[in-house]
Amino acid sequence: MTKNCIFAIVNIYQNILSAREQGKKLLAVLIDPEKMNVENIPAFFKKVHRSIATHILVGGSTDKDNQTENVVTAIKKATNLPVILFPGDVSQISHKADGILFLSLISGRNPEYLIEQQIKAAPILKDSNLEILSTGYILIDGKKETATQKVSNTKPIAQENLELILNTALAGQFAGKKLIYLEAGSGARVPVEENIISLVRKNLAIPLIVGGGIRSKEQLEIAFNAGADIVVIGTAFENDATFFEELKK
Ligand code: 1GP
Repeated sequence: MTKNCIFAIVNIYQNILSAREQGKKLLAVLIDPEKMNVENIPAFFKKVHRSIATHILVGGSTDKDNQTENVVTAIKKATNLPVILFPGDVSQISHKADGILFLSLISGRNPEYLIEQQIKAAPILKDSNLEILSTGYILIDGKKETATQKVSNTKPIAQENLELILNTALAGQFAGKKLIYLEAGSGARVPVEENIISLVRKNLAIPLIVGGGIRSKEQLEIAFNAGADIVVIGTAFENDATFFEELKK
């Protein structure tokens, strides 16, 4: 019997929807298995737990040493926060996580990341208990060539091209995505602009994730106030874990 057809427990998405209804903003900490040493995870999570972080994302454009499984296992031991895979490809699926952003790179025109990787993932997900969160992933120019751009061999949309960004997000919603992710790319020099976030938020019925290049409390608040339901931060925590202190509960 296939687990995900019958027994999928819907709760990560329901919690995101409830938070949105209550005006509660969510912060996801992104952990890249290529950059996180498993031994450092318990100490890292002591800091995470003192902060306003609500979700953990695990993934990267690549995972050359196949560390995803080990990293997810260690994270699950260290926290009760929901752990969601944010995979660069089908090799980065761990059954030990709670959910998965089932991404389709809808800003790009590379069939490999629009549907091919998803077809490869389907038989693995069919037999898992992972909550599948269908996500329209939109790469926006963060003024730096990012790993996502290189690996996916797609071009980001210029920040000035508001119409294309909005129409891409709407197309994702109409195609049945549960979430839209506006991504400036890990380590972006410029995060997704406030006016883009507010335009997309105003026109979209589904929750909005924003990430890439957010390095300060001020930038986080700008993204939240503009309408991001979930903000994802990775690099800033990797570079300086004292940033968690600035984001105390
Ligand atoms: C990248 O949106 C995430 O996929 C987070 O980006 O690493 O720049 O915080 P940063």
